Amino acid sequence: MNTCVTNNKFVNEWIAEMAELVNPESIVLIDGSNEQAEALRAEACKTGEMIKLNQDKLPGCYLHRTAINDVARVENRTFICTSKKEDAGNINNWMDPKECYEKLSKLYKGSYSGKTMYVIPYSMSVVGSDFAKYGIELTDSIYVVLNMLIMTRVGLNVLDALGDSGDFIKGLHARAELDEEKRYICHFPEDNTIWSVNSGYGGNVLLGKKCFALRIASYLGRKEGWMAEHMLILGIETPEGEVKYVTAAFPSACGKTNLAMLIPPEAYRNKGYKVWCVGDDIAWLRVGSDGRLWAVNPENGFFGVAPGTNEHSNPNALHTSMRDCIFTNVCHNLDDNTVWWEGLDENPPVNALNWKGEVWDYKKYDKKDKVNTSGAHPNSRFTAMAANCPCISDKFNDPAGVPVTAIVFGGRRAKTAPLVYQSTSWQNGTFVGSIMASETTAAAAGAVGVVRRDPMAMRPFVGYDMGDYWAHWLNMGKVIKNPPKIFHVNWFRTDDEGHFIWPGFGDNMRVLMWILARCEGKVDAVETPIGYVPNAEDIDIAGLDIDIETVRGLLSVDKELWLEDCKAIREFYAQVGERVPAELYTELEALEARLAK
Ligand code: GTP
Ligand code: SPV
Ligand code: MN
Repeated sequence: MNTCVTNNKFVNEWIAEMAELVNPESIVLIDGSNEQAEALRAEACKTGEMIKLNQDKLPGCYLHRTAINDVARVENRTFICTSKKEDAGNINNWMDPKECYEKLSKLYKGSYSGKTMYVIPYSMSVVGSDFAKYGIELTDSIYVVLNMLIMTRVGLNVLDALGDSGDFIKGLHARAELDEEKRYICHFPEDNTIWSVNSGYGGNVLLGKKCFALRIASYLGRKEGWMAEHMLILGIETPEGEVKYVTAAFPSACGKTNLAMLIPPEAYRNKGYKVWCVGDDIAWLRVGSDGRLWAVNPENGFFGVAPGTNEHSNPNALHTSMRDCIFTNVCHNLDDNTVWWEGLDENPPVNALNWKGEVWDYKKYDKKDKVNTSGAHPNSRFTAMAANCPCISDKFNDPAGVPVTAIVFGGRRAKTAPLVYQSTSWQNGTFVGSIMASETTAAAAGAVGVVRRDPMAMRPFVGYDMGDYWAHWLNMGKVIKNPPKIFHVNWFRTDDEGHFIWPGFGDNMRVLMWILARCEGKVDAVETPIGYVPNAEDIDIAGLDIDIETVRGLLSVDKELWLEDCKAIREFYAQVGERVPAELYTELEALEARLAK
């Protein structure tokens, strides 16, 4: 078999080695052309891997179902394989690289027999830009190829930009038997290598995304002096036409896509405010020559949560997903060959298949057992092109990225965290990020709704020791002359019946307005033990169904709850271990002292 599919010796040698291992019947280079993609779509429809949807209603759209045991990221089977265990840290799973290569080689062996090996050359960020990093993913899945074509910049120009260099991330993916007991998502940061086996699901197999653009990139960022973060990037345009950029880190399925594409409340629209989306999941951040922090979105599309997306919550995401889109694990409406998910509208299809492909009876839906009774899986997703997003920023393809005014952290907390507060410095802001906690969601396998610490929304994605990662944050603060201000938000406080108190979605703009006003020094705040909290009057609730007392409640800081939280933070810091920077312990002690006063 001809394994010389490129002009690059390093690429060809690696492909030959991998082909020897997995034993494909043929090798196909993905060139980024529409003709090739169209042929692959046709083939996937023929084998049942994808279903072509109603092309009048959903032009260019397809449906895919993953295996029933393969519907989310698998954190307990995700490994960082550094030669020294301590470099992966206590929060990551670690395996010795040699042992891991050997173990996985057995699983890969002959796994492509009778199949095609697709070679996907892709770029994270604009090809040829200063931020760009290149990768090649080998896969046996057309679904992966078609997703990567949307999510990254794929094509022969990537190979041209790579030239004869060996500096690319080597990704090997095989579905193998889709056996969850043999599923491994392994990262070898010292070798620029990612190995993923026995999965066909999103974050486990689209190797440019979490594996490369977060785990490997965070490792590279520390070495090279930049940051890779689980952050959306949005621009807020004022009536004067000035655009301010904000990044925000929320854990998986906690509202990044929604905030990134928000439509401002009517009163703001009438005044001339607009919101532009630069990215919804990942930000690469660097210090610019002007001393500010600059952000790019290394991705080219959105792999967004479907459930809850509708005409009111996120019309921009809905419209983005209405063409050239791959739906994964949603409900299939057989009457008109379209798709549906919980929270799309109040009319579940009567003649439909659920995410498993079984005949589905919407009347049997039980909120307590969503996975088995819903039409769409709670972690069902749409893969859609950024270029199709009505509010995509004109800076989306700008190689320089955008300057960041504010960084926002946030999580799902029923109590404790107020609607919004501001940290008092970069160091204190790093502390605020490090103590983030959130209820777990369906985005990862395991229990849902359990509060766990998720620092900077990066717990599953830091490619090295968490303590070193925090030290890197502190160090970055020292080299950014004009650093963004750091905030924390919580859209998810609930009342005694468990209902969300804050309306959320587009109305989150009201909180962003306070954040920008703080950055410009235009509004006062109340100093509390945890940081600066708004005066309730300064959160604009005109036109909302809530009163100022409710806002006061949302902004309240319960010292007892926070002291409880401090205990959990101490435990977590102890678990992270020796490399927790002393500055963060200083911050924690100061917080405890202020709370105890
Ligand atoms: P990943 O792609 O997993 O990283 O997630 P994400 O952070 O982009 O989450 P996304 O915006 O897709 O939101 C996940 C879920 O949270 C969806 O079901 C949303 O409807 C819901 N959600 C988002 N924003 C809000 C909000 O402001 N309030 C409430 N109550 N729910 C929200
Ligand atoms: C997340 O889980 O944070 C996602 C989806 O964005 S996945 O690509 O599956 O990781
Ligand atoms: Mn994510």
